[in-house]
Amino acid sequence: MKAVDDLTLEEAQAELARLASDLAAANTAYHRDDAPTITDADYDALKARNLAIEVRYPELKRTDSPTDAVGAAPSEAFGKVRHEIRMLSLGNAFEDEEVAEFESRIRKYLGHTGDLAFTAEPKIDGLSLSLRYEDGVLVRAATRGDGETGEDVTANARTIGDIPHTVTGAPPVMEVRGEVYMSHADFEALNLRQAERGGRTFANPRNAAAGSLRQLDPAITAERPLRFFAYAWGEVSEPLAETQWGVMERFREMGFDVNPFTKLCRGTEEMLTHYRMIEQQRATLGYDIDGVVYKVNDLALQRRLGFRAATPRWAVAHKFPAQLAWTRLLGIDIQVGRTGALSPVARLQPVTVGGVVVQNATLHNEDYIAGRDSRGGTIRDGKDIRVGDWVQIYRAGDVIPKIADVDIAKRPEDAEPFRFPDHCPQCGSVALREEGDAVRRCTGGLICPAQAVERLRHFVSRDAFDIEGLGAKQVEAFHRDGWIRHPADIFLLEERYGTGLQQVKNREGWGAKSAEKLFAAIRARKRIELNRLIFALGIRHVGETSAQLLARHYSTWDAFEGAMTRARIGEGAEWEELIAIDGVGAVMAESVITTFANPAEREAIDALTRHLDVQPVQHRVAMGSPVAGKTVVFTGSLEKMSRAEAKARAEALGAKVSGSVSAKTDLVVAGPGAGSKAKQAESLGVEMIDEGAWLAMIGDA
Ligand code: 9MJ
Repeated sequence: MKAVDDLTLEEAQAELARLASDLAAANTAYHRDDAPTITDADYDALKARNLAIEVRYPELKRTDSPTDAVGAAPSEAFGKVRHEIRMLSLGNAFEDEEVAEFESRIRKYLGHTGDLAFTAEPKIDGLSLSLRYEDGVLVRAATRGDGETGEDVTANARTIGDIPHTVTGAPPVMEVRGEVYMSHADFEALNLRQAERGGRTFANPRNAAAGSLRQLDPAITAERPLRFFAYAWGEVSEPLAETQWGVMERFREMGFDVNPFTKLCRGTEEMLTHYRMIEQQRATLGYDIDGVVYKVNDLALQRRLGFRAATPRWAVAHKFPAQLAWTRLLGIDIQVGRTGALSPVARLQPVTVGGVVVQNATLHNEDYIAGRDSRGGTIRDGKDIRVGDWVQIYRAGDVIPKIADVDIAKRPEDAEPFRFPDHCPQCGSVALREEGDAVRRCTGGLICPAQAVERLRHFVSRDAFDIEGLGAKQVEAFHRDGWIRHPADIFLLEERYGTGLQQVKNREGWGAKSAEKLFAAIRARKRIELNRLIFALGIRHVGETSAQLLARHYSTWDAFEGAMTRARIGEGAEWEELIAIDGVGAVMAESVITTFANPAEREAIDALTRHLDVQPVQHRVAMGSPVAGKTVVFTGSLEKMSRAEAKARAEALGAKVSGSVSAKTDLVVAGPGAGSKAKQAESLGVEMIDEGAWLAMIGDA
C-alpha cells in the first residue's frame, strides 16, 4: 500500500471511493447483520487511512465520508496541540473597587510608586485561538482546550478572512492569540439560512462561532462568516515590542485586526472612564462583548508580575453587570452532590436572559430560600422564595444563573413556605447541618448512591481522568448495574467483564468495538498526571487550581501521599509545609488530611492508585534554569522586589520556596536583618547568598 503522502490526487480520490464503500459494507455486516466480515483492528486501520487521506486532501472529502458516518466525537477527530506557552484565562472584577484593588495589588507586588499605564480593550465574547507563524507562514491554529492542550483546527482557521496566511515583518516564530467571533448580523443570517435548510440553529453568536470553527469539514467553516481580533501572543522567537500597546501596533502592521476601542490608560480612573464609554457603545458594536480587559502596558513589568495558578497577575477582566429577567418558579429540586451537600435547584418557566434560555437556577441553600444570610441577617428584605412565585433571574457571564429577587405582590394565595428536607432524598439518611456550615449534608457517605455517582462523575470529568467513552451517563449506568462502585472498579472492568466482550457488548448501545475502545481508553489513563489524580479524588475544598498547587509542590504521588499520611491537623512539619504553600489555607489542609485519615476513603484511594502509574509533575522551567529543583529560603528584607515576587519568580524557574531552613534546603537568600534562619543555615552548612548574587544567578542582575 502506498504511503498517504505519496498518493496523487487521482489515486487519493479513487481510494476514498473504495474505502467509503468497503467501510459501509463492513458497517452493515456488523450492525445490521450481526455478522462481521472484518476484524475490529482491520476496520480501525481502514478508517484511520481514510481519515489520513482526507486530512491530506480536504477538498476530496466525500459527502458520504465514513469519518462522519459513525459520529465520532469531534474531539477525537482533531489532532491535539500542546501549547508550549499556556493559554490563559483572566481573573474577573465586577465592581469599580475591584479595579482599584487590581492596581494597588500590582503596585504592592512590584513595590512600584511611579506612573503605571494599562491598556483597556473590549472583552470579546467568542473563543480563543492561537495562530503559529513560522518564517511568516501560518503553520498551525489551535483552540485553547484546557489551556495546556488544544485542538488542531488549522484547515478551518485558514478559511477565516481576518486571519492572514502569511505575514511580513514577523520574527521566525510567532504565535498570535486572539478571539474568533461572529457578528450579530452574520449570526442572524446564518440562523435564517440554517432554518431554511433544516439545519441546526445556534443559541447565540458565541455558540455559532464555536460550532463553526470546530467543523470536521473545513468547507463548512469556510461558509460561516467568522472574524478574528488579535490581542495576545504565545511563543515568540524575538520580543515583538516593549509594551502591550507596541505589540498591538505590530499586529496591526502585519495585517491583523486589533480592536479599535483599545486605549492606553494611566491608572484606575482612566480605565473606569473607558469602561463606561465601551459599556455605552456595547449595543451598537455589532458583536458580543462581556466586559473590558485591562493589562499592564510595560512588558518588563508583566514578566515580573507573572502568573497565579491559572491567571496572569498583570491583567483582569472587568465584567459588565449581570443581565436580569423575570419568570415563574415551577418547582424546587434537591440535588445531592459528591460531598453530600443538598443543593436546592430552581426549575423555571424557560426565559431568555441575555440571549441564553434559562430553565434552572441555583438557590444556594436553605437559608437563601428563607431570605436569611449565613450570619442571621436578612437578604431580599427577608422575603422567602416559594414554588409558584415570580422570581428575578440573574445571569453574569458563564456563572450558573441565580434567583436575585421575588415579587411578593404576585404570589399565589396558596403558595406555602418551602420545607427543606432533613433527610437525604436519595438514600434516606439523616441530612445534618453542622455548626457554622450553610449547607445541609447527607450523612450516608459512600452508601449514598447519589454521592457515589457524583464522585464517579467527578472522577471521569474533563479536568480529572477524562476517559474517552466513559462520560457521566456511562458511569451512571455502570454504577446502576453494580459494575462500578468506586473509581478503582473502572480499572477492573476489563478483567471482570471483558472476556469475550460479550457482557459489555450486550449492554444497550454498546458494540464490541466501543467496548474495546473503552478498555483501550481506560488502559491509556492508567498513566495519569499527578494534578489530575489529586483533583479526581474529589476532596472537599480541593478544586482544579488547588490540585495543581499541591501537585506542583509535592511533584510525585509518593511524596504527596507520604506527607498527607504523616500529617496531623494544626501541628508538625507536614502541616507547616502544607499551609506554607501559596494558595493553601487551613480549611483545605484540614480537609485533605481528614480524607487521608479516614479508613474507608483511604482504602478507596489505595485500591485506585494500585492500578495507576502517576506521572510526576514536569516543572516547566526556563531552559537551563540554574535553580530548577532546588529548595530555596528567602530571609531578611529584600530590596529589589517584594517577598511575593521573589517567591513567584523562583517558583517559575522551577525552584521550591520554603519558609524554614532544614537539611533539605539548597540555598538561602539572605537580606539585611536576617536572623535565626541565617544562623540555622550556617550551622547546617547550607549555601547562603545575598539578593544581588541571587539576581545574578537567575540572570536578572
Ligand atoms: C478577549 N476575550 O477579548 C484577552 N480578551 O489576554 C482580550 N482576552 C486575554 N484579552 C490574555 N481582549 C489572556 C486573555
